[in-house]
Amino acid sequence: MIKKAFIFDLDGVIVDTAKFHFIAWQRLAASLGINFTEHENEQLKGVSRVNSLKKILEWGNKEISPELFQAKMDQKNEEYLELIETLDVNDIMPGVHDFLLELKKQDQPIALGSASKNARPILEKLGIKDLFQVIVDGTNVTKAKPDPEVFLCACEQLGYSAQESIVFEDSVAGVQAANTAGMISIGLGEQDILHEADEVFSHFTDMPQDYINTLLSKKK
Ligand code: B16
Ligand code: MG
Repeated sequence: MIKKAFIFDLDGVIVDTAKFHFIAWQRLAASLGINFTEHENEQLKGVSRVNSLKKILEWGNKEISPELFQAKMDQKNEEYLELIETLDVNDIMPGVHDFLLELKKQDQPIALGSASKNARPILEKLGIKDLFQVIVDGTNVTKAKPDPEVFLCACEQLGYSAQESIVFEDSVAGVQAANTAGMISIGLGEQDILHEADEVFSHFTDMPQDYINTLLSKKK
């Protein structure tokens, strides 16, 4: 039986935490007098916490001390953690749970490749942490997406090559990271935004019947 490494991004793919990151960044930007809309937020998807704050400051043409920078990052994370406090199994994106269970049934290797430092507690809240053989997140990697480090680390830990790996991503930076690694990239979101992906779906529920089989024989 053919096997491939199935690597999932977390925020925006498995769970809709992207909207909570947006609220928390927007509040933070407002506290610094910086305008922050959905347009800017799109560019922060998949981007690490520290790089996100750097970008916001750049957009607002603001410089702050290293102490305030750290305080603002902590403040953003505290607000974000409050917003996701009540996450549970019902917050898993449509079709994702069934897709993961089908992969498990077919004994396909599954990994998480996320920029988030909150990935493990979030998977626990959702009750799906045990479905992942490997978890690579913001606590394990030094180079942020679009660098492919997070996905290369994940496939290596699963014991597969990049060419045998498939990445599911909602962010432009993440799709670029998968493509740079030579992995098949499946975008979850809007075609216009994720046009660099090998294929794009709005949701997992829009994938054709038996799509896992299609993926198993798909070549980059
Ligand atoms: P945290 P992903 C990314 O997760 C988010 O898309 C991005 O918006 C966030 O800033 C980043 O994680 C860091 O998250 O502040 O929780 O460490 O999409 O790569 O799963
Ligand atoms: Mg994401």
